[in-house]
Amino acid sequence: MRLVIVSNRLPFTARAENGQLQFQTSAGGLVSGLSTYLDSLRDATPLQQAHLWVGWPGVTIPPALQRELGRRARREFSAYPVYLDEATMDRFYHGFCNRTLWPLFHYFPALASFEEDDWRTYQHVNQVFCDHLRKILQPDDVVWIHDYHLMLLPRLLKQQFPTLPIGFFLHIPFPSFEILRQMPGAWREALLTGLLGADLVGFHLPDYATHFLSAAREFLGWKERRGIVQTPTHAAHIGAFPMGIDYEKFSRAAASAETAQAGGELRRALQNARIILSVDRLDYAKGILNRLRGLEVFLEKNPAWHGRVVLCLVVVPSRIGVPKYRETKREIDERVGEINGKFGSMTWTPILYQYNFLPFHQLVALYRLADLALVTPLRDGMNLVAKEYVATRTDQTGVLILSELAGAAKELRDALIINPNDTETLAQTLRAALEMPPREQRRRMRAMQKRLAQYTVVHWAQDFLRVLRAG
Ligand code: GDG
Repeated sequence: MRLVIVSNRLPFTARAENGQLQFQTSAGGLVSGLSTYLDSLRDATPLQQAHLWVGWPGVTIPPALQRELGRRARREFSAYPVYLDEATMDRFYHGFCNRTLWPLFHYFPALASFEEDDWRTYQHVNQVFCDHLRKILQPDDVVWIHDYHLMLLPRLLKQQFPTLPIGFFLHIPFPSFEILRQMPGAWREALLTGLLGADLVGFHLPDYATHFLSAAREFLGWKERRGIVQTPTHAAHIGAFPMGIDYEKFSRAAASAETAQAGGELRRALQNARIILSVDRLDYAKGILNRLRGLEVFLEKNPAWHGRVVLCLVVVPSRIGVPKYRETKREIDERVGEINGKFGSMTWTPILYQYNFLPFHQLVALYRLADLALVTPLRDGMNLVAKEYVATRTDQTGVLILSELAGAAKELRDALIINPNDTETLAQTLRAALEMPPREQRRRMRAMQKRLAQYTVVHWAQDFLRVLRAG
């Protein structure tokens, strides 16, 4: 059985430079998680290893290079590129995906726009993916579709291939049906029936699965029995599969020479200050501004900590084509400047800020150096950064402060769980974390590490595919 993975982005981004193709690994939790799973099949039989990854190669490729890209994608990455022109991709990705679905599904309905043209483009792109898949799917394939960009695809495919096992996994939250009610009725019905075209629909948390089932009941009148929705054509199974990380990779990298070198340079630059770490893609849902407010109140109330603590703030550029993301970036820049101006001196800067992607070993070096990680999303499907931080703490020191609105909070109960809108508590928790005795740090870290080492991203993928194949 060949596994066919379908996602908006391929595991690489292709670039045309002086008529030559260049490949760069794509970043993000989805790609690194699935790549780890595919790597784990190295020791399996060639038949079990067979796979193909279908998606968009990251940029618009000139027609003259498309044939070569197709050949190299197939040979070097087992990938099949779906080409889309820039205007379509803009309306699809910056439009319906990130101006409609993302804000609604993360409980920011006031930021959601409902443009008919965006919706039409979303339908069109899902159809384009279906048309490509029609050409390449074989009778023994298992199809696994990922994320909110392709929610119509399961049904489109089911209509063409009624017997093919089709799985879908949503990486973001599924909201309460009252949130979906904001969306035009025909759109939400199409999205729900689209998803229910799959034989298995997976979410990070049981809560998201429950929301999905109540939406199916409310808007389609389709009822569930023991996690199964009987659609007019087939039984759709609904389940929770919390995504893990490649625990080994992060704990091994924590002890590597490259990390030690990157860490040594950082440590010298930061001198003896205690380090608070914040790493996210640029996104209003990640609660970066709330985090900065919490730090500001902490510094106001704890002058004894001035000069002794530094926030390393890494913001990774993302979706800058969407106006709200540009606005969030401007606000972060301003707040960082204000806080540094208000509390800093000639010898101490409270926030060290980088708006850039970090190479892997620098990221791990920061995880290793950080006395605490501050992860405060206003809503997050899971949040892998929180899990990665825990995995790199091989000496079991360090404290994780985690928002109750991140999916990861359901698993990482030994983190210091906060509400990102409760600034006072956030400031108090920062102080409590900086003063936490090493014994308590170790007790909490041990418990969290145990969970993460047991349920890795490979288990997550295996579980999902086992349930899908069992039908
Ligand atoms: C979506 C959902 C869900 C980040 N900065 C750098 C860097 N990263 C890597 C991290 C991590 C990944 O990107 C981010 O994953 P998250 O889960 O934290 O967040 P999203 O990108 O929003 O992911 C989320 C996830 O899908 C999986 O289902 O958990 O809720 O929103 O792996 O390490 N990597 C490097 N440098 C950086 O600067 N090398």
